[in-house]
Amino acid sequence: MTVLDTSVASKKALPGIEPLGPRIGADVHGLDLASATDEQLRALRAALVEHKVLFLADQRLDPDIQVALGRRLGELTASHPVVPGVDEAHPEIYALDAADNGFADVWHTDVTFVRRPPLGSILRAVQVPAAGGDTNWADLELAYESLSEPFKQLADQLIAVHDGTREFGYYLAQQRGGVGNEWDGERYNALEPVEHPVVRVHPETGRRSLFVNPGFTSHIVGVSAAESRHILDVFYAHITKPEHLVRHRWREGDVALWDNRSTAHYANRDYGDFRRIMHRVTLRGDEPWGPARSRETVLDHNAAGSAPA
Ligand SMILES: O=C(O)CCC(=O)C(=O)O
Ligand SMILES: [Fe+2]
Repeated sequence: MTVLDTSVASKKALPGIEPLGPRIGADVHGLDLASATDEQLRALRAALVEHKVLFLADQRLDPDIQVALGRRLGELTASHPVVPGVDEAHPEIYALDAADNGFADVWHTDVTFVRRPPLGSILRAVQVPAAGGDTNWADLELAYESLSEPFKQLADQLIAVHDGTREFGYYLAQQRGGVGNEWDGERYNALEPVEHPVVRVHPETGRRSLFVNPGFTSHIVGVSAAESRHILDVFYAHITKPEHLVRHRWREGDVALWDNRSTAHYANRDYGDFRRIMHRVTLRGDEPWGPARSRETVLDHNAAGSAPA
């Protein structure tokens, strides 16, 4: 699916990787994203899977360069299933603008309410406050691995429904008159709930992650409403333990890249009336599969280009 073959990625191409913790987050030094070589981007792509979120300071991205960078790292989706791009020339850029109610102060993994959520996102700080507006990422692999054995076994068996209507239903109906975007080959004039396994197996590493988030997961299938609520509360409290997080304090020109298959994130809304602006592009992903579902079945399904429900 990706344009770059990361199997030949060499760590030597990217010497300046400084982990920010034992499992999640790394600063990448000495790489200019606007002029990176293929070899450097291959190494960056491999580091993304390993560290899950990467931070690069002092970058010179503008909307055109951000889109071009995204295309070199994978296949870009449109901005969002129902939110238009930042302008007509950049339908791929999703803008989070505080002046336009663009906040992300709910833990979420991007766009999990579709059949094939994005593989990853590339976010650029366009305008940020001197203090405040930090973003936090949670390591969903570490969250799974640090569950007790009985809870791992429970999670392994569960399927969850993901539903974008709470966050975007009103917007789609009121602002867009019920006409959404063409996104990953489908038109989104309605947000139909989809099911994903609660434990996702990473397609590149085979590692398991706890793939639920309060932004879009509505409930667990096949249990009572009370059981679903309590199970999800246990998982959310566990996912957001400080040991599972990395927090970034933004400066303009910073870029963050995250693996959307193994992380969730939350942007602090603590900067009053300051107009904070962030620009994101997302890389096309594949259909999540869990421990109970064979990889081949899902890959066949993806290859057949099945429509989101
Ligand atoms: O504003 C931020 O820092 C993060 C926004 C967000 O959730 C995203 O770009 O996906
Ligand atoms: Fe997000």
